[in-house]
Amino acid sequence: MLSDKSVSKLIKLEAKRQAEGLELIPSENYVSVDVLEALGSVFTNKYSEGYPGRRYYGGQEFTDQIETLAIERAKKLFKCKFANVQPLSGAPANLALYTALLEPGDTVLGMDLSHGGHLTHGHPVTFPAKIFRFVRYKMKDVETGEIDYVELEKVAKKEKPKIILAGFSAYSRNIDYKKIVEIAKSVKAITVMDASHIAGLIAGRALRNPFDDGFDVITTTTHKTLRGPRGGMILVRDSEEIIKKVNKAIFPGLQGGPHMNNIAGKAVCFAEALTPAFRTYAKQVLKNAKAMEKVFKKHKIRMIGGGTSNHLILADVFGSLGVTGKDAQTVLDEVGITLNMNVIADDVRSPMDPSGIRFGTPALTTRGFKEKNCEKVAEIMIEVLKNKDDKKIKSEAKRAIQKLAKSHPIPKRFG
Ligand code: DSN
Repeated sequence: MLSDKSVSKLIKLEAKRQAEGLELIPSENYVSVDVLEALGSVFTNKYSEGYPGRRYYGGQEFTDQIETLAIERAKKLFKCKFANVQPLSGAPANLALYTALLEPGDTVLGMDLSHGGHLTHGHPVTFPAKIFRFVRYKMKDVETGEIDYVELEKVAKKEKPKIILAGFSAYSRNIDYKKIVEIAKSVKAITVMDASHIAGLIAGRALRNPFDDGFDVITTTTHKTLRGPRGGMILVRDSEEIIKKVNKAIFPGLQGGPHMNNIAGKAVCFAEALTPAFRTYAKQVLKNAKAMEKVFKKHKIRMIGGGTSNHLILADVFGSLGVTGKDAQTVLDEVGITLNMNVIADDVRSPMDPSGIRFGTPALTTRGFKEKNCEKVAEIMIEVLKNKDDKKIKSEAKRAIQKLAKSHPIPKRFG
């Protein structure tokens, strides 16, 4: 119990909100009490600039061991030669990667934001876009979600990028890693997958590992499908040259002392992700997303990419139901379903009130939801969206959501 009553009260309220509502933001999840304990441990007191065995301050016997443990587990999980577990989160990991591999003015070829890419993949409002050149590829067909590999190759041949970047925050289909590697080889580019969204699904062997198809680097957060503490990580398949550059770029290039309590939390999360129970969870995330897709299809609600092959769905609620993304987010929040409004491919509406909503199944799956429960949630969502001003329907929906939440408490440990 915290002695700071104001903070304690807010923590309790947030815990209640999380317990009583359903979390469908595809990038959110719940950590185990073991991860929480590591995060709240005395490792938070320690400065440890440098890397295991090469630090600038004394007293590093246990920080060295905890960081080494996290690194070894990460390497085993993702089947690669190298892991840097110090990035504070996904954006710093991507920035570090750019500074490691590029000179100012160099070109990166990445996925367009409105076609599912991410802000940190060089959107003009970000800092990396002031330093490096970002060029784009898109989906060929928004209705199937297939990436336009012909165009990707054409742009790669014309622009000669140093990095070809795969990965996304709002894309629901699989990527042809082999094809991208083939194109990258023809223009001597380095292949990087920002796997932040699907790292847990790769670790859980539910989706392909880009390293198996020849990708050079993976950047990722550790708190989404991977179900660990908030943080980032850079993994390198085997290139010694890239490994050296990445280490230098993180420290001393961009960051100071790593957050050792966070690294302890990552070590715990990686051990959890190495268990058979985690593989079962990863596969169930996909089955649950498919179950929700089925309901959205039945109600003829347009999904970008035509559905999902991973953990998330991007639905065009404005086009299908005449409800804006912002209104959909608000009304679903009222009944206890948390998700986020999202632009859809080439959206004509603004990001602050776009056409779409983005939702996914990782957090529900952690709570033990199976296909039937997810179908029910999808039915409730659609009923509410179709009747967003009907108080009776909304209060019935709220009761049903609370019941589902109560019968699926957030687990303290998994497996
Ligand atoms: N905020 C994360 C997401 O929701 O996808 C990415 O930065």
